[in-house]
Amino acid sequence: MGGCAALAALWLACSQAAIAHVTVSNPWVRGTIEGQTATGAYMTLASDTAVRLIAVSSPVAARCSVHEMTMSANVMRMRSLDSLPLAAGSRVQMREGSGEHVMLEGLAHPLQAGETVPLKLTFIDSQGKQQIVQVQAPVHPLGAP
Ligand SMILES: [Cu+2]
Repeated sequence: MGGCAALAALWLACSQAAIAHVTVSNPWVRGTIEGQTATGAYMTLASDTAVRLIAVSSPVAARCSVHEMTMSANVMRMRSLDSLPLAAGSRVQMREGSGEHVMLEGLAHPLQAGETVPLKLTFIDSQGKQQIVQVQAPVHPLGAP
């Protein structure tokens, strides 16, 4: 209860001060099959001031983190980032198969096409002010682009 009130107050403070304008567009999540416990979420992030994405959460996953894909010796690897920086006026496109994505781990149930996954993203600016952006990400079926 206390946590929710604190978050609501924080959101209010942020929206009134309008410090940073961060937008999250075209979010989507890759669908999963029975027994699969992790998947990726993809979206476009843009900000008019320098911010960092420091946390992601979702009710469908025990843990969400920002991952970066890198190729080393022809092997695709993923590593988790402590935060994802967005320069002022920049745009970061999270795409399947390269760059960054949000990893959803410890899925409560298989994600099926037609479902919508709520994602909560927390950004912090250079003054330490936080901004929370909530989006509804549709689930795209496995195998579809
Ligand atoms: Cu990953």
